[in-house]
Amino acid sequence: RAEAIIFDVDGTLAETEEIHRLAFNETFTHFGLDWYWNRPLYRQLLDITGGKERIRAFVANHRAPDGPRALEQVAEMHAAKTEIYTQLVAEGAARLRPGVLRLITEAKDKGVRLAIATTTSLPNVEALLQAAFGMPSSSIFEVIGAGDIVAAKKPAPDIYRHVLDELRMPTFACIAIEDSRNGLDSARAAGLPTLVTPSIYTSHQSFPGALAVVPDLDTPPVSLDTIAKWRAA
Ligand code: XBP
Ligand code: MG
Repeated sequence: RAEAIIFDVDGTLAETEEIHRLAFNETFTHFGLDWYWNRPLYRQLLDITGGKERIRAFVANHRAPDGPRALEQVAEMHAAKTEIYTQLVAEGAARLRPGVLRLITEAKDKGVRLAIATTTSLPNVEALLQAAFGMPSSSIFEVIGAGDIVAAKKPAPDIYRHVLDELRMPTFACIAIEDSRNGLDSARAAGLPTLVTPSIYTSHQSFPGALAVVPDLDTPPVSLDTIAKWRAA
């Protein structure tokens, strides 16, 4: 049986990417940039994790108008984007995906430790968990690894390694839950068995090496026993 579950956030706990996309687009307008990230474009841009990294990659690869000026303001733009995103989430824009609360409740009841490994900025995680659970993130998740705490974001294994270090747990006692290929590759490179619940922006991806791939944590209902069976198979 797993002794700790490490959750990704965006796409895994909640379908947040449309809120991120909206926040990016509002930010671009605010900064006087004639940019608009529509859904097909955003799907491509998600290959690069991290908001600042995504803006830089967009300028580098898409001949963005005003690119050089924007590059000088990436930090300010990203701070503004975080403000907009956290506000939307505080207003209730995101809901937990099916089965997430049930599995977290079961884990808590049975003394399974909970942690987070995400590329998203910490304020975004805190806003989501506060809105979804009505309590501070630290009362649910023992360790939260987020954003720039590591130099190399997913698919690099750094964030999972960081969380494993903080938990002081060996990989074989833990599992990761992810929604994306970048997340899967990151967790696997850190040595973690990884369950994948694809999200709206990652449903077209393939997930080689996943412990299992299910539409969501309620289809079928995923419990600690289900996970133990997959691991024993
Ligand atoms: C999620 C992301 C994040 C968000 C933006 O990846 O790629 O970059 O889109 O967050 P994962 P920030 O679910 O694999 O962690 O703007 O705060 O960076
Ligand atoms: Mg994700």
